Amino acid sequence: MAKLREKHAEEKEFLQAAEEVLDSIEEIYNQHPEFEKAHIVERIVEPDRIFTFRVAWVDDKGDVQVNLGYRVQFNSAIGPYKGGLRFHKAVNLSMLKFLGFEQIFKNALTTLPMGGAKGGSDFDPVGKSDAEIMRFCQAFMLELWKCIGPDTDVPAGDVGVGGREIGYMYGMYKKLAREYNTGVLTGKGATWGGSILRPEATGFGALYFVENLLKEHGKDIKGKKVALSGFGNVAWGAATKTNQLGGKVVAISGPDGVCELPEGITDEMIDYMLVMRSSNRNKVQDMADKFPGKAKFTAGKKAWSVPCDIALPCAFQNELSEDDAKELKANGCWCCCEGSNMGCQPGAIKFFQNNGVYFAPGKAVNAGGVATSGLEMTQNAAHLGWSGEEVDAKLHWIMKSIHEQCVKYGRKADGTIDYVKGANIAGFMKVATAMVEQGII
Ligand code: 2IT
Repeated sequence: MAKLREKHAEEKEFLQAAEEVLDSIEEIYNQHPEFEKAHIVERIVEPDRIFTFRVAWVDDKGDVQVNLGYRVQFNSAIGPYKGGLRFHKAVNLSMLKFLGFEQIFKNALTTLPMGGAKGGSDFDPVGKSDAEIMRFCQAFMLELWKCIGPDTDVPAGDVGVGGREIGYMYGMYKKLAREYNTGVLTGKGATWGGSILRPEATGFGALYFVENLLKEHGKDIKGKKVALSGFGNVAWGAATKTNQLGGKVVAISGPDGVCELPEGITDEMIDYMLVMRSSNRNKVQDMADKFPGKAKFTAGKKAWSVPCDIALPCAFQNELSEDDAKELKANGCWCCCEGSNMGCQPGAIKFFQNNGVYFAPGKAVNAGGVATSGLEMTQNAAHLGWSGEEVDAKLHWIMKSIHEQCVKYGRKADGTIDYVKGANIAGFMKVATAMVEQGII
């Protein structure tokens, strides 16, 4: 860590993600001389390669806009590079390196053969028209297409990139490559190679993980109050499945504040989350304006100020601080599972773990998204499509398996489970073993 801090001093998010993993694996690493001999730690923290490129495009006013584009191909020990694209104004190399690094271990947990990658741009979708989104996606793909391929590197969505953006990018890819390489992107539309359940998969998978965790501790979700942050793809899937399982969503949030939902979230509200997302306004207040009396908006507050049993961060990294963790616990919260990648700050995780709040990290909880991307790749490679029921059954099995791996490597002497350690070790063991077997490259 000292060497890494010196070399990449500015990359705060990446250093945070690396430190958590290295802390978790230290003990098991020292029991494997073959890892040390192959310098696995020094190698696994450096990406295989990074592409950075200029993305120039023309906005609706006719002005030229210039953004930065990236693809971090982090590790390909167990399969082709796989991971999402994030479009957000704060995107930089540190953010994408942290996400790519997390993706290595997450993908290893899914049981599917996928390496780790991440990409994106500092393009800000907020306030952009549909035509601007299309022109940006096309300009982005003009550079990215040479870096990717169905057996090389398969991007998908992340914050700011959903089905619409994947469609525009795929269209341009196809035009440039002159091949119908369906498997080059995942999260495609259901009529042209997309997995029927990919939009729901991250949120559904998160709730399946929560179900497994609660069952392990002799509890269930029926009647429990669930606070969600965000109103994007992950929060939408999580809200849908919470309702189906008999839980009650009491809050959603946005960058502008929180919407309290005293009677829970209705199907109409869940549908409206999609409208809010595609409007590119990025305001959760829109929910309160649309459903007055049922959704109560408070500016500047987070979802963590609303009393709940279960907290599900579903928005952005470091969105839940140690103070938020304390407020949650004081208000009765006893379980926190990350739908977002690295949603909790290190102090929040420590607080949860030291105060009897069940905590599970994003790389286990939200892995259903990329797992279903992996299933989409399988369907594309076989030139067929599976029904929603088939994909859902596979997703159930995968989330159960991820939970089992966390328990296997995370069980402590006192019988409790450290899900952070469990997830990190389980993912690391698979990747490190493959790296040793493939020699020094
Ligand atoms: O963080 C993630 O796992 C994703 N954004 C999904 C990646 C994917 O390839 O489906």
